[in-house]
Amino acid sequence: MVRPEKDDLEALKIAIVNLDFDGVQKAAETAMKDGVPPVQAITEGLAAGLKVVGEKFEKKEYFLSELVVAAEVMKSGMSLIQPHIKGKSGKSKGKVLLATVKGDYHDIGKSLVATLLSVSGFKVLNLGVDVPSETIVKAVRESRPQILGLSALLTVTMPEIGEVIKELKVAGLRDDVKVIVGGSPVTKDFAEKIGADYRARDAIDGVNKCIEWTGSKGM
Ligand code: B1M
Repeated sequence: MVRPEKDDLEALKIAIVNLDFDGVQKAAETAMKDGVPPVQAITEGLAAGLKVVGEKFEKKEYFLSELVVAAEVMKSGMSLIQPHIKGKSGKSKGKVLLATVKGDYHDIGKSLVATLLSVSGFKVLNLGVDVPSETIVKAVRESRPQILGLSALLTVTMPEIGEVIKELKVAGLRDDVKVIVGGSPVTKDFAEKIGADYRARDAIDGVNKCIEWTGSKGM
């Protein structure tokens, strides 16, 4: 017998692949009613659908316009699911500054990281997408976060992460902040080579590392 949870995840995935705004709303509402854990609904439902969209784009079955619409359908689904992610109250665990590096407009994964950090008790400053290294270094100097999280989804923008780290060193700020990096093309080897402190496999791994660094309990 197929578990409803599996059906719910499949419905979310299919709605993204079919670029179906109504479908994703219905699937998100049903999944939440059925008690699917919201993070699982996002990562194993919606994001799994985006992965298929990416594969179709590579095979030239989908084009840029479909990528754009798929991202909007994803955001519409996320907006219904994210309020169900339960937060933890209490003292702030610290400050995390997030940015997608220069030249890169991908922000869905980083937004998920931002949400999970917020509900885990961190103060999150999100600089957005396509952020030049000078802006990031300036923000580190002015906001003094304990952790800097950098995201890159393109092979061509990955080296920008290294640029940010170099400029943090030049500014004398590198030792004041832990640097965590993420995004599908960013490997552990690459992160080590450019001198990052950690490469997150996914959003939950990233948040758990931030929690470990600040000495609080995991997700
Ligand atoms: Co783009 N795109 N895209 N795209 N896009 C990819 C990344 C691609 C893999 C698609 C493909 O060819 N299969 C490919 C990159 C190839 C490469 O370089 N390796 C690609 C390309 C080529 C492009 C363009 C160049 C296309 C073009 O113009 N011809 C263009 C570039 C624009 C630019 O940035 N300069 C482009 C544009 C776009 C849109 C704008 C249309 C849209 C993004 C909209 C948006 O984000 N607001 C888009 C989308 C949607 C995708 C795919 C389909 C989905 C990305 C996504 O959001 N995934 C993507 C295919 C794929 O990834 N398989 C693709 C869901 C998200 C939850 O996952 O972002 O990986 P992800 O985040 C994960 C982890 O990586 C991690 O946690 C998240 C959750 O687990 N993580 C972190 C990410 N950041 C983290 C930071 C952390 C910790 C963890 O700490 C700080």
